[in-house]
Amino acid sequence: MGLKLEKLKARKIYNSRGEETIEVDAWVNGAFGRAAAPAGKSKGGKEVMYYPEGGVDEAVRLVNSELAAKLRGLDVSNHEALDEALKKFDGTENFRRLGGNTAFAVSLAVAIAAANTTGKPLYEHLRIVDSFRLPYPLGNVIGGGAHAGRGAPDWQEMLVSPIGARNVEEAVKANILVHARAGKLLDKYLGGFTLGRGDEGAYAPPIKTEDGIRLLKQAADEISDELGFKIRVGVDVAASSLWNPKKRRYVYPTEGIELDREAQMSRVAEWVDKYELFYVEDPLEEDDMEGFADLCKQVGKRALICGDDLIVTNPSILSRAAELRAIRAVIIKPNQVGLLTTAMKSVKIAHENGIVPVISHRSGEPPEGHLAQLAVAWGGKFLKAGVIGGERIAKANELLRIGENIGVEKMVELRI
Ligand code: 2PG
Ligand code: MG
Repeated sequence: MGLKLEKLKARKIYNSRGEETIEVDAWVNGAFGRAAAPAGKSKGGKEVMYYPEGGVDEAVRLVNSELAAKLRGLDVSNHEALDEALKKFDGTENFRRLGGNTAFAVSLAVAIAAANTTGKPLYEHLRIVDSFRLPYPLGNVIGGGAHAGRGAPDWQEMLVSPIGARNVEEAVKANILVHARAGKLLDKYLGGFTLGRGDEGAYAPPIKTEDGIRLLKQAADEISDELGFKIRVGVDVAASSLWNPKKRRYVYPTEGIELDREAQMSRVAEWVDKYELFYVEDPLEEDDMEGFADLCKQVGKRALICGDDLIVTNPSILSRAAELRAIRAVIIKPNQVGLLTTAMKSVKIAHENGIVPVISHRSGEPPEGHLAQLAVAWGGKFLKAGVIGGERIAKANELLRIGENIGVEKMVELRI
């Protein structure tokens, strides 16, 4: 019979950072779906435009007065048809007419409504995997960079993942316990700490990056011993935020140092060994794919070198990185490309090339859990969604609900 898109309605709401964002309601065969778009702060230069000129207000107007009428009656049984129609409506190569966030919110809201017509969960509706598995939660506990104020660590995120957990309940709990322990250790180390946090619920203490990594490793090791399974530490350097193209150096404002490319690479390699980092995202600026490949050669056996700003979820950039063996993992953020099916294409390329897909939140998030559904639908090995804060915990809670459906012990297989 087909699935008919009956109605779309957009409005302006606010994300976790208090920024304006778009939310879309969709009706398909009488069933309802709702989704809002996230937003990044440390954005990759090649991400699509989030909104048209005129911002969220103009995007809302476009949906309600033009797009809704254009798409009314469209058969959305195949999600590709909807995304093609969105692309055509936009007509530009970077979504500057409609906005990538507008397209993302429409794409996701319609997928949710379509899934709801049968009562199936979203992860079944958008599935690209044969059997469902649960990703390991990857969450930041201490951070700085673009997500915090002055004096916080220069590297953006110090993360943990309970890669030895036997089920999703243990896994979610472990990250929360490490977060609490890290707060205690920071308080002790600093002789008093407000427990102030940055945009993603990670502590934003006045310390150097290396001290943050050391303290987080201690917290992770302690909780790991108490729980009896491995919890490992990783980082998101978000190196493009440190890179000064004129000086051709990585500038560390908190440490007051500047590193050239070689020094930056040695620092990453040294800390991978010293702190047993299992995951390093964006260790170098986004135009240095060769540097990523060099680092992969050096430490890629021990650590997942991951591309975020480097790849921006773009299928062609990802294919090139796969050819060059520049990365071992890739961040998937659907709003970097605007459409679910484009993100899905990147996930497939990752799977085909043995690259680990990490389905990821943004620093500005709506307080909803859909991202966990996408991670399970696409076979994501990690769900990078923070640890603490309503909009972060919403994703962890959704993962627990999916675990209840498919079996809490059905974790993905990891080889690191
Ligand atoms: C990142 C993200 C999410 P932002 O760099 O990985 O943690 O940050 O959404 O600001 O790009
Ligand atoms: Mg990143």
